[in-house]
Amino acid sequence: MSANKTKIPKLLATVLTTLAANLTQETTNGDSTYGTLNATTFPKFMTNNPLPDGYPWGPLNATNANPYKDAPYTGVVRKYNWNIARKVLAPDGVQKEMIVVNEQFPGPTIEANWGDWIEVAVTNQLEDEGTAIHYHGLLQKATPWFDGVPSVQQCPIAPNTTLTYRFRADIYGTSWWHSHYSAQYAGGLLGPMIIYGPNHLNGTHDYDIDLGPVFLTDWYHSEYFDIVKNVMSTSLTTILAAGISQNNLINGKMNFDCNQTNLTCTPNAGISKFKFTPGKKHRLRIINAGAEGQQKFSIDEHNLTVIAHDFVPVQPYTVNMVSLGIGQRVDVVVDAQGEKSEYFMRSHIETDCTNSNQPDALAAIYYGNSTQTALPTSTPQPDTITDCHDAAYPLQSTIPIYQITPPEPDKIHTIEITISQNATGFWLWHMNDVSFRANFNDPVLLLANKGNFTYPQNWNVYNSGTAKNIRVILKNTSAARHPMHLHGHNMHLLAEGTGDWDNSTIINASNPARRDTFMIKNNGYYVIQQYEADNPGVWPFHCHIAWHVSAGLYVNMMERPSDIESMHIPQIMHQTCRDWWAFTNTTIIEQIDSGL
Ligand SMILES: *[C@@H]1O[C@H](CO)[C@@H](O)[C@H](O)[C@H]1NC(C)=O
Ligand SMILES: *[C@@H]1O[C@H](CO)[C@@H](O)[C@H](O)[C@H]1NC(C)=O
Ligand SMILES: *[C@@H]1O[C@H](CO)[C@@H](O)[C@H](O)[C@H]1NC(C)=O
Ligand SMILES: *[C@@H]1O[C@H](CO)[C@@H](O)[C@H](O)[C@H]1NC(C)=O
Ligand SMILES: *[C@@H]1O[C@H](CO)[C@@H](O)[C@H](O)[C@H]1NC(C)=O
Ligand SMILES: *[C@@H]1O[C@H](CO)[C@@H](O)[C@H](O)[C@H]1NC(C)=O
Ligand SMILES: *[C@@H]1O[C@H](CO)[C@@H](O)[C@H](O)[C@H]1NC(C)=O
Ligand SMILES: *[C@@H]1O[C@H](CO)[C@@H](O)[C@H](O)[C@H]1NC(C)=O
Ligand SMILES: *[C@@H]1O[C@H](CO)[C@@H](O)[C@H](O)[C@H]1NC(C)=O
Ligand SMILES: *[C@@H]1O[C@H](CO)[C@@H](O)[C@H](O)[C@H]1NC(C)=O
Ligand SMILES: *[C@@H]1O[C@H](CO)[C@@H](O)[C@H](O)[C@H]1NC(C)=O
Ligand SMILES: *[C@@H]1O[C@H](CO)[C@@H](O)[C@H](O)[C@H]1NC(C)=O
Ligand SMILES: [Cu+2]
Repeated sequence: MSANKTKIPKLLATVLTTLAANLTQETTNGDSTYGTLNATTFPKFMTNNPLPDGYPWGPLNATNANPYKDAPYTGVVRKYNWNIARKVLAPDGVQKEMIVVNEQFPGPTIEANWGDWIEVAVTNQLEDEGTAIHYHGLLQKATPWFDGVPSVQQCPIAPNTTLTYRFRADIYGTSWWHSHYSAQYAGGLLGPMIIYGPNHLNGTHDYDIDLGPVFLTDWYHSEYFDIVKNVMSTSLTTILAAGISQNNLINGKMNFDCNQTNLTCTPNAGISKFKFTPGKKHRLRIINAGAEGQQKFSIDEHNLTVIAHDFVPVQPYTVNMVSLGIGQRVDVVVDAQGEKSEYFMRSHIETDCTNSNQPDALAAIYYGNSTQTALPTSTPQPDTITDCHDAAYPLQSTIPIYQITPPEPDKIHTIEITISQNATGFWLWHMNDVSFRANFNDPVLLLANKGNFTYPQNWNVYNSGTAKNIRVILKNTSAARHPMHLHGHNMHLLAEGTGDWDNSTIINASNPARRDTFMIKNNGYYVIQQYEADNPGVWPFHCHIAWHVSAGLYVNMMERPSDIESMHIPQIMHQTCRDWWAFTNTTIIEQIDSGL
């Protein structure tokens, strides 16, 4: 519930008086180096594999290769070993019991070249809950069981067991991975993912230095489980209060005004620091990995040249600020032509459509000669984004580098988003009047593989049968905006606007904008998209606001069911279910939300 709300008063003013960190990196972020000047920069591609024609992808480039179909076979496997466990950290100075991978927040970065295989061995060391990891935006073509959504493609990974995900880096650019089990990722279970691929930039816009991920996360001091408990409520006041973040972090760091909490808190914990090399062009990979907040990102006295939306390279355009809904990414190139030694990087949670008591995240950028302790005196960018739209706005001005003209659809789903109370008074989100609820024990993909296509209504399965091109007409009659994310595909964004779609207008019909997450407007706005059914599987389509998907704003899009029946699903997926069933036979899982 966020738009049309009573405006939340801004309660906290974090006064930045020093850049000297009062806590060690170990205390705030565990074993992560993100946010420190020790953080590495990133290459244009990983060089430790054969390099035909000088590139891991040979002669393929951004205009002669279809990014969805032409991933090369590099023969390289990138292996990761992850342990998921609780750990007390204080990212903003306030101590919190978090759930993290390998004692790091943000979690480890997945890096691969386009076409490599990625293997992530995930061991669940939580005592009393399952987990599952989703790799946001990857297509998972021919590996739909490794998309990481419990109840849909897998059973949750039971405590003390390991699941090794094995999938291809089948598309390239910037993204992130996160837990898809309840709202676990809001507790810290997330991290960046970079897939190196062909570069579409020519001399004018090309970059010299890749500074890598800039992770934006709204921040809550309560544990995710307690927030979700309050978000699932009969009282709108309780729901609204629970969904308000306490802070906003850049690469997992920010300060907090300790006068505003009774929790264990240290002032001036330390903000993130970045280094610019004067005269060089820097690529930043901005990721909104939050639970609820719309982010408006800018750098004082510097413009941002946008080069990609999500996994989609676009014709470069220059702005002073970019806006990202949850799940969205924007890659930018920043020319370091500043004359000062220190600047602020800022991200602001847009409180017109989302909630925060302390919406302003700060990080410091040092130029070559900075003393690295002086406070920046730079001037903030004027706020040019008056509305909660995202970077692909207006759709007219977004031009994907690789051109695709979507054909006429042979299947149309019309889906309406609403909110209402169920029979016992709980406020739930509905899609076509059904609020989603997961059954962790019986994943849809495994049932479909056995020929069972009959499911309870609240699993919200939309079966597109043999259709080749699927269009979804999405209507949002609720008062909130929603960042809608489709798994397994990039969508063509065909049209959006107020009121009813005229059933004919398609924006940039010969090459419409594409991405994997888009913002649908509140109150009667529309978004229409369409994708090619080239990826048999069961693909989640949902709001990426953690509290909304918890309250049921979720459907499953089943694609090419007869091909699912003939898939050979690896035994490990069945073993994962057997381990989960054994665990839940002896431990009662309190499923307080939709499950996702
Ligand atoms: C950077 O790494 C060095 C060596 O590990 C360490 O001594 C130093 O404290 C680190 N600096 C920061 C800012 O984390
Ligand atoms: C997991 O393993 C640890 C150590 O062997 C044990 O103490 C714990 O009871 C196990 N937990 C579960 C849920 O099996
Ligand atoms: C991609 O390669 C083709 C030749 O196959 C060339 O004509 C084109 O200019 C290249 N595009 C880019 C963006 O490098
Ligand atoms: C460089 O790219 C820009 C934006 O795509 C384009 O307008 C310009 O013509 C290109 N220049 C060259 C030399 O290719
Ligand atoms: C916090 O409270 C202390 C003691 O009342 C006061 O000195 C300090 O200025 C306050 N800090 C902020 C940021 O308001
Ligand atoms: C801290 O606790 C006191 C006493 O319970 C309470 O009055 C106060 O409102 C609390 N402050 C905050 C910021 O929660
Ligand atoms: C560091 O934290 C302590 C409390 O843990 C506080 O008393 C002190 O003022 C802080 N120092 C700075 C420079 O903020
Ligand atoms: C940013 O772009 C605007 C509009 O093109 C331009 O007027 C301004 O000078 C640019 N600022 C910087 C620091 O490059
Ligand atoms: C750094 O300092 C040197 C020597 O004082 C000066 O020549 C140079 O312009 C400075 N560079 C920047 C980016 O301030
Ligand atoms: C209403 O939703 C709540 C929260 O999911 C659930 O606990 C309750 O059982 C639901 N009531 C009915 C009648 O389905
Ligand atoms: C298909 O699976 C659902 C969910 O487990 C179950 O209710 C239904 O009975 C199954 N149908 C058949 C024909 O096995
Ligand atoms: C669009 O088509 C639908 C289904 O045929 C129809 O109900 C609706 O009225 C049409 N909308 C407009 C604006 O023409
Ligand atoms: Cu939503």
